[in-house]
Amino acid sequence: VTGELTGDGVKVSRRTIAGLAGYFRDEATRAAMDQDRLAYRVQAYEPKPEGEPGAVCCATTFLEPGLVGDEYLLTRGHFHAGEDRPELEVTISGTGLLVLMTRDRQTRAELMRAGSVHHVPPGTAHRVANTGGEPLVFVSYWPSETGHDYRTIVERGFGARVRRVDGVPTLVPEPD
Ligand code: PAN
Ligand code: ZN
Repeated sequence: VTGELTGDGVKVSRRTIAGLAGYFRDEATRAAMDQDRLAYRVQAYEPKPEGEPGAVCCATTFLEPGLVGDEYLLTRGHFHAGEDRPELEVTISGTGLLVLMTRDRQTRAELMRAGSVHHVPPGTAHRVANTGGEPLVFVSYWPSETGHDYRTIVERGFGARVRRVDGVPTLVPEPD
């Protein structure tokens, strides 16, 4: 009901504003913020080590609300290293946008709200932005043989960013 995962094998990680260096359009504003401020935490249950087949992994992400300049707080985002590995996102609470980008940088977004279920097709980078005023909580499911490719996003980013334009969350195209 809350998304909280507990029990043996659940691993918790935290990502602060410091850990999002380079991810926002306005890096100077990010660098001037409290570096210890929590951006999101993840509770993950991975029955098999990453890259090994034979299980479905799941993780709950608790993404805080807030802005960095005009850009909503976000997860780093990644491609799956295995090009044929999909993912499911199930929203527990809060509101946001799931940003999806194909390898040829076509970028679109789906509205996340309590109960919404989203299929991330194979070969699609995915990132979440919290556009609401409360934590955005969602559960992700992916096959254990999936590896994670963060580097492509670090180097080239997404084809669009979720920004506040005239008070409204808007997917704004971003030059490569
Ligand atoms: C999710 C993400 C989680 C955090 O469990 O890993 O939301 O986002 P980043 O890993 O991009 O920082 C998932 O997509 N797993 O595959
Ligand atoms: Zn993923």
